[in-house]
Amino acid sequence: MKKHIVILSICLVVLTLACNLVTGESPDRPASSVSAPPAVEGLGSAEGIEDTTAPVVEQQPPVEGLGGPEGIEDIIEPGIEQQPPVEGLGGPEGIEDIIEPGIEQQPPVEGLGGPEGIEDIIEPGIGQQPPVEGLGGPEGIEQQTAPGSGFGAPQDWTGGSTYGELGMAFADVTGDGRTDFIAVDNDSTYVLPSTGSNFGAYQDWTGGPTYGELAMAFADVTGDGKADFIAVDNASTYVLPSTGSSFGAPQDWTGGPTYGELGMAFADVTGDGREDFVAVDSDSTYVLPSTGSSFGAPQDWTGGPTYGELVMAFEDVTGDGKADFIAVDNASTYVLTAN
Ligand SMILES: [Ca+2]
Ligand SMILES: [Ca+2]
Ligand SMILES: [Ca+2]
Ligand SMILES: [Ca+2]
Repeated sequence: MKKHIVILSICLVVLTLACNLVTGESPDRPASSVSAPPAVEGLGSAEGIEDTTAPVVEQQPPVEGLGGPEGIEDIIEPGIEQQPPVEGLGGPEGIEDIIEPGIEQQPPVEGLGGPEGIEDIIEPGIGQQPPVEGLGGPEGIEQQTAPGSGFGAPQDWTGGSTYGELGMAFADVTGDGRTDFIAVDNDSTYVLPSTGSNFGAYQDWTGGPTYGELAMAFADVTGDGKADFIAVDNASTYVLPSTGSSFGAPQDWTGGPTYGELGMAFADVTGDGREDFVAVDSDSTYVLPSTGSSFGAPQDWTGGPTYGELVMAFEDVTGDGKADFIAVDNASTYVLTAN
């Protein structure tokens, strides 16, 4: 009985992925122009995901070893009960988790998110979260005493409860080589610059609420050594370049809605010192190379569906200055080196 349910889920996944293939020709793609790069064939947009109707399975050849419509079936069947899907990544449930919030819970909003769009999130949580005392349990802290060959005792770097209600990240936005603490809050985005021995007093870097409805990232897309604020919205992808002491005004870098249905990352896959936009979609993986002031036209870098069911990452594991595609699957871990 359980096997039937599993097979049914797999069929649904195959159907869903096939549908995504078909809806690759979404009518929502923005018009091409010099300043606005053409929409990605097959890249997700809100409408593109919803219009999943006509199933066509045969057009999508399976990728050896990696998750694709056929690949998933092969890998999942034996072990699905022992390995529950990882939130947000591959697998039947994982895919749904990504798609649903983007569509049903996040209606399209012009420009960047403002207070209206986020009211639901704001009300329950503000100021009600009690301060966190230290880290972990008392025993765990006392036992961390191996100097020189492990992590030292926990140090309080903020002197009290500090977090972003909408998101937190760590990146060197000041450009001094030390990774800073970034807290995205409902009212603004704050940076707590690392001094090397603690996080300094928080600084308001956006002067008002700023966030991406679909994703937020901090990566140096301009190539000046200072990580910039990237906000992926339903309408477009915006970059707020770091000046070293604040984030500048939002710049539209894609000229229309652009995101990956299965995952997004910002990493320098081209090796020119500017981090690029990588969008993992159900039909292929696309790279939008940074020009320093915008993301260029999407390029198909895998020629077919390729993703990791458990985790995906873009890091330079070969050491040649170009970030490689790392896909962690149930069967193994694969590296697709950037050429
Ligand atoms: Ca820094
Ligand atoms: Ca930068
Ligand atoms: Ca690059
Ligand atoms: Ca590499």
